[in-house]
Amino acid sequence: ERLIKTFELRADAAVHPLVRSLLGIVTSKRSNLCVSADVSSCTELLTLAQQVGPHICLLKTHVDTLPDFSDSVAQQLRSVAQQHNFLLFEDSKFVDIGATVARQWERRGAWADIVTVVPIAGDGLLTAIAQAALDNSKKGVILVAEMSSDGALRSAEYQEMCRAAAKRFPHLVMGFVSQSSISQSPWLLQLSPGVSVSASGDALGQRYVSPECSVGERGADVIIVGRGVTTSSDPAAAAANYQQLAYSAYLERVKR
Ligand code: 5IU
Repeated sequence: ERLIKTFELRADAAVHPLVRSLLGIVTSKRSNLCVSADVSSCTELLTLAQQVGPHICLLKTHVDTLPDFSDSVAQQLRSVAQQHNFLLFEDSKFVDIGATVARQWERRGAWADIVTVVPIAGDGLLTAIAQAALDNSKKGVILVAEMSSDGALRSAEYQEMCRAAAKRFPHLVMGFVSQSSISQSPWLLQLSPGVSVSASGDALGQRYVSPECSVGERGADVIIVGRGVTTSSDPAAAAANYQQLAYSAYLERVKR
């Protein structure tokens, strides 16, 4: 059901206001592309955000890899996001007891719109984020359900845990990072990394499929692309290309 519904219809069915906002951005910009800004400094991060801004619905970061990340950088990034109308997605992969995640969230989650969580620790960490976020309508969580890399855990029991957590926290959880369809619920999103138009993997176990395969066959709503864009000599053009391929694949998917 999720796969054949248009983003417009799914936005209407959305439980989380941020799913509605994100799908609004996706349809108005005709972009279901998330660029993963895996760069080495905040200057590079801000430059990349400006370059790819017009072509993305989400910018994904790992602020713990940026030695110079600060509140001021977060503020500048926020203004670029406002200017180009995209959301900020910190790939925090929180996994700990609630009390610890509450501290981690303050330090490297609170600045972003959306964070990732690995829900193997029970409900404590989701409760902690829901409490810390204060206004839950403005903060979202994406559950890491299935990874793109070689040898990643693919357990039915774990995927069921992810679905159940999404059900218990409908006002916090926006969807999943996965390589296949975890849920048929139209109000939950599937974000999929491991996408490249040219490479099939890297030397450290990453595995890639094409945008067409990710969206058309594996059920991604939003594709996440890192090096396919960041290592290009023209990141804006590379992002425009992924944007076009992923959005066409979505249009094809809802047509059939
Ligand atoms: N990422 C994955 N696979 C996953 C998850 C996250 O690649 O299953 I969860 C992250 C890692 C990196 C980005 O930040 O997505 C992909 O970058 P490349 O397109 O450069 O491989």
